[in-house]
Amino acid sequence: MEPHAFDLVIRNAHIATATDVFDADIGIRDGKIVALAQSLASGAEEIDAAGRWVLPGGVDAHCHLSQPMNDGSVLADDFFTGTRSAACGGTTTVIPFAVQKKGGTLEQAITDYHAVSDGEACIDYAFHIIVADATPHTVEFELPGLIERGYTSIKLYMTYDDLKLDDRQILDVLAIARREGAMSMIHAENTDCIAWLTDRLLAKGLTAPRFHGLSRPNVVEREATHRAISLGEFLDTPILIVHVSSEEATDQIRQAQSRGLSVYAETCPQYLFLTAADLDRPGFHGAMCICSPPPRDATSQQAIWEGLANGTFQVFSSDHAPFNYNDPKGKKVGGEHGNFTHVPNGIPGIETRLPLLFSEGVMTGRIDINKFVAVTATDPAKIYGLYPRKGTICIGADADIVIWDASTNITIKNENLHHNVDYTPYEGRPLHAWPAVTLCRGVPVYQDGQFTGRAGYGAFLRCERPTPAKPKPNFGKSTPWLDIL
Ligand code: DUC
Ligand code: ZN
Ligand code: ZN
Repeated sequence: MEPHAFDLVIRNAHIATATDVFDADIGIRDGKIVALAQSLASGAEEIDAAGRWVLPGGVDAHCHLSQPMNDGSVLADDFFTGTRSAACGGTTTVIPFAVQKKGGTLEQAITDYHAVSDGEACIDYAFHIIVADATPHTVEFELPGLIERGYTSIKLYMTYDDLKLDDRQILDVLAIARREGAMSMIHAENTDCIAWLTDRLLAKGLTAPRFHGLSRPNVVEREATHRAISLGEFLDTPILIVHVSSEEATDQIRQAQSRGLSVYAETCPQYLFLTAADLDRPGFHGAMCICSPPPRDATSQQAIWEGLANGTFQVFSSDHAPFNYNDPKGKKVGGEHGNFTHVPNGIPGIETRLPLLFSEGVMTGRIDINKFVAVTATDPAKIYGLYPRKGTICIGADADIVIWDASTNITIKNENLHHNVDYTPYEGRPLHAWPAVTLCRGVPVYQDGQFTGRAGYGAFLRCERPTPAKPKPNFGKSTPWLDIL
């Protein structure tokens, strides 16, 4: 018998990339896309995708899995349960964070994170680095070596006592990122404003979850976003503002981009689908929606939608930071009705990220299908140095592919999700799209409503440098201080 030309052929695919829409069969061999044509020869396996969108697998460039916490809480998802959940929602690559301990080295953070992820992931993964202790050894000695070894993105915090850097320390890191061509991701909230306001709220006995939102108003995010942009401009180096929540921060980013600065931005489902009112759910249930920055109002939601449509945001991530609700190591680590400062920050969303945006973004016409692919897969892959292996459908790319069922009517129910969390903040929300099949390197990891992957299938990915090692010409702007760095 003739051997098959391909391991797998997806027939009659209606394909969208970040730029194009076309119909083709997709030929897959050894986990890679090796042919795109109108009528391919046979595959050992075949899937008929007639009538369905076929898109690149999602790249979730911001999620927290098996990350050690400093407040006694424990993340509910590890690399197995978190990537299982991701796969069932159409994501084929995740980038969580290897976090440096204060007093510890980056090398130790990376070693520890490999130890908890080796043999566990169901889909492919890379690491960002969190620099929490910007000593000269960390910044000048460790960072360049790690960037060279494929850890090319660095997250910096402007708030959280156990993680934050001051402006001078941020500059130290940005200068190395600039020289080595790494990407700096910045959590932008003004820490002193938050602390000042929080003290006053607590002194007045205002401790319920909704006061978490009040303690971090839009101006706090706007100021820090402006400052982060200024620090990046000062050193003429790219930055990416993570989890942007408000109209004001979005405006800052758009203005910076229109001045030609290399400022990138990420937003997340919670800023499209939750508002401050969700922090005021009955009893202590508002704690389920505590994350930072907090969900805002309808005006900011609209601004975030517009920012996705008009290109202000390049990245749409989950910021999956899962804590169980009914758990003394989860949202209730500070007690049954602990004050809001004791509620761990973060909400689950690794599985619902893509279906929510497909259903409420693409199917309502708020964004087009190319934009959906760009912000959920292609642009994060480019920005973090994984493109074109990840993030698109082209010959030579990994066969990370999602066949979408966009004619379904379902309701989000936590009991149907595959994370290890006892709630979803989106319980009861109707959806009209969900993956029918998720392929990671040509292998189904989700099919016919079932998780079909396995722990250990996911491969660790070393990232390329996302930006040119040499800074771009700065269009005649006068920055003489850069010449003496
Ligand atoms: N905020 C963060 O900065 N990270 C995890 C979750 C959150 O709410
Ligand atoms: Zn953050
Ligand atoms: Zn985060």
